[in-house]
Order: sequence, then structure tokens, then C-alpha cells
Amino acid sequence: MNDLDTLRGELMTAIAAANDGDAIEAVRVDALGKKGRVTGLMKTLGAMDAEARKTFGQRLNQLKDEISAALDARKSALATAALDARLAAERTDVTLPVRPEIKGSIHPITQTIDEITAIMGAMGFTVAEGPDVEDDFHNFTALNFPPGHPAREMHDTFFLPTAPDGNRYLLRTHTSPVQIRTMMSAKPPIRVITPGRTYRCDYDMTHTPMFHQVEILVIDTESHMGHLKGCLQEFLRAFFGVDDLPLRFRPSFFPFTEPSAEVDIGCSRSGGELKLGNYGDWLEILGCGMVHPNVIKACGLDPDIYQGFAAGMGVERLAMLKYGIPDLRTFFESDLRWLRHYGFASLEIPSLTGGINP
Ligand code: 2NM
Repeated sequence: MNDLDTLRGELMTAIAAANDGDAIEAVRVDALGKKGRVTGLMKTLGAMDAEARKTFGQRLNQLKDEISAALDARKSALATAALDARLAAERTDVTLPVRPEIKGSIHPITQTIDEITAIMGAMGFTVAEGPDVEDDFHNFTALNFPPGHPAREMHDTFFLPTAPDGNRYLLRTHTSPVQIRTMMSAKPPIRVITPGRTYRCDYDMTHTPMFHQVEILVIDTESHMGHLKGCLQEFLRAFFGVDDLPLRFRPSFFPFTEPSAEVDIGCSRSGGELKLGNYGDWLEILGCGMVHPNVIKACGLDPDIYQGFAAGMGVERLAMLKYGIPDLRTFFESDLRWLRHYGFASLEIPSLTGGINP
């Protein structure tokens, strides 16, 4: 029976010496494959008497489990080492000064966020930011998502492994948690915009797992739907540079607003070309509404005193429309030719005086 210990020793040595996936697989086949050495011993059990079969069978099963566990451990150790090596090799010092021979440009997402910020800044809004890794309360509960709401489910949300504190952290699915943090920490009147990265487990022609949103939030004691309409009209006309751009508000639903609306802007699609303006056709551009009393209450404010409006829009979609970028996925491919073509000069910072629409 010492043969088993010898076999164990040999296999463990082979596993420790395996330096890549192929080598690990070779040891696995040699030990546990159809014609493997452990498998071969399993086949001898049938010819043994009951007592011997019981003890030898137990020892063999234990050996099999140990070998499997050692193979898995070696595999994950190699994966960790490979990742560490890659992270070390690809380390970038972002504090280095710009090299003059490299002509960088401003990414259309940055440009678009800068333009939105310039317009909203002139209307009295400030920028608020928050963490990309959020908890269930700030991303869902405080935003009046009922338990079991489809958007909470694994399908759309990237969940992190459950933390030692028992919390289930996630990648924020919208920038609304920043609005929640703002309402919980600032005293109204509140006027903020929240540009930032958002994450949803989705990837196809029109979805990327990371994308950008800007949300608008106003909380005071008297702002109403009329102010919301005026604010969005002012913003959209300035952003697209179309003075008579018509807006259409359609009733809609979001858990965090009541009433809610989707906003369309006027356009024309004739001749396969999209033009924005008063042409009779419509294009959906953003969602908005009056902040739900439950949301105001969840932030520790009295909904009988405070009210206000919010809106949310996709930055990629705004950039594609304004700058005629046809494919969403190209935003994140880091293709230098694309960046040179669609990028913006780094010193032309958008401002209302310098021009949002150069
Ligand atoms: C949207 C549409 C409508 C929104 C609501 C809030 C908050 F936190 F105040 F409740 N922030 N953003 C909102 C409202 C977002 O995105 C389509």
C-alpha cells in the first residue's frame, strides 16, 4: 500500500513542476484520465474482496481528491502569476509629462461631458462625483426600486463577491447614487449634474458594458415640471446648437420619478441622413421626471417640504448624434486613427463664450 504514497509523491512533484496549462492537463490525463494511473488502480477494485475494496477504495478516492485539488491550486497560482506579470509589464506612470512627439487629443466622451458641464454650469449647476463601486442602498433601495425589480437582477448588474462585512457591492448601473449621496449630505437648494462611468452586463451593437451618463438634479421647495421643461429645452438647444429645436415630452415610468417622461427632439431622417430641427420626425434623447417622494424621504429630507426634478442621459448617444459617430463600440477600442479623426484639440476647452459648437 506504500505504492499509493509513492504515486502521490510522483504526481505532486509533476504538478509542482507543471508551468503552463498544457503541462497541467498532461498530468491530469496521466493521473485521472481514462487510461490514467489512478483510474487504472480504480479498475482493480472490482477483483478485490469486500474488506480490501473498502479500505483501498477510500484511500484511492482520497488520493483522487488530493490530486484534483492540487491541479486546481496549481492552475490558479499560474493564472495569478501570469496576471501579476502582465500588470507589472503594462504598468503606466500617468504622472509622466506629455512627450512632445506624441500628439494627444481629447476623447469625444470627455469633450461632450465638458460641453454639458459648460452649459449647465452657466445655469448654476455644479458637478458632483461618487464612487463607481456602490452598495445596494445607494444604487437601488434609496431610488425606490421595489424588491425583486428586474433591474436589480444579476442579468444587468455587475456584482462584486460578497465582502467580509456581508455587504454585496456592485458597479453602479447609473449615476443616480451620486444624487442620493448629494441629497443625503447637502442642504437644499441643490443644483448638481453628475457625469460619470456606469456599468451594465450587456454587450452588442448598441450596448457596451461600461458607458457614461450625465444626470441633472434640482431639489428645492418649488421647482416643478415647467422648470424641468425649460431647463431641458435650454440645455438641448445649446448643446446641439439648434435655436428652434422642438421638444416632445411623452409619459413614461422610472421607479425614482413621478411623474416620469421621455423626451424626444425634432429631426428629419429623409435621404438616410439625420438632421436635428423642426422637421416633423422625432428622436428619443433622454429620460426625466419629478423626484419621487420616497426618494426624497430615503435621503432624510421631508417630501412635504422638498421637491424637485431629475433627468438622465447617455453621453455616448449625445456624442454620436452631435459628431456623427456611427458605431458605439469604437468609443472604447483605443484605435489611434479613430482618436485622431474624432478627437478634439486639447487646448480648445468648451465654454459658452468660446463656443460649444465650434
Ligand atoms: C433618469 C431619468 C429620470 C434620476 C433621478 C435621480 C434621483 F436620484 F434624484 F432620484 N437621479 N436621476 C433620473 C430621473 C434619471 O435617467 C434616465
